[in-house]
Amino acid sequence: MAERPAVGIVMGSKTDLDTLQGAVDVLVEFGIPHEIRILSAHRTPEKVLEWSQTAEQRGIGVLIAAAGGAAHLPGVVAAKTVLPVLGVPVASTTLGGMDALLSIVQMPKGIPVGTLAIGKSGAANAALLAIAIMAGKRPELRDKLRAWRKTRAEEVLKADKSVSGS
Ligand code: RP5
Repeated sequence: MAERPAVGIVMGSKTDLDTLQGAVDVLVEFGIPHEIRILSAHRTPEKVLEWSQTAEQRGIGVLIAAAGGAAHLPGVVAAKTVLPVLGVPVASTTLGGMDALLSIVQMPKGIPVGTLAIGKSGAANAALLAIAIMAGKRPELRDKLRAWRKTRAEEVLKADKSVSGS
């Protein structure tokens, strides 16, 4: 039987997929089972509501919701679940993602969406943050996060050595 997903990723359009690859790559690297859906808050709203309100009973621990433009998807998802929702603004309009960033980050008091940076970096950080949240109950994930950061530090030290020679 396939492992139950621990993280749910939702995006408003298939055009968001490339941005969300940043999150998927991290989850794969950490061996976190996840599900990926394309559901639109304005084009398939009933499906968004159903997916969001059933996420908890499906065993999911953290949700990552990404959208561009008016970017109401993360807020709508958060309205239907008490699971942590991490929002990723997608640069899909002429405003370059600033529209999505301001929309997602400005959730009114009471229904929070943890907002990450615009684009692929934000998506990768959403996955890392999701892992950090789940690590509260899974200490082995904390060890993996420490090892992951150590590798990033080693990469910088190596790059520094390659240019400085020291
Ligand atoms: C949002 O509108 C999506 O999240 C996407 O970023 C943006 C544009 O969607 P498409 O017109 O490319 O389907 O709903």
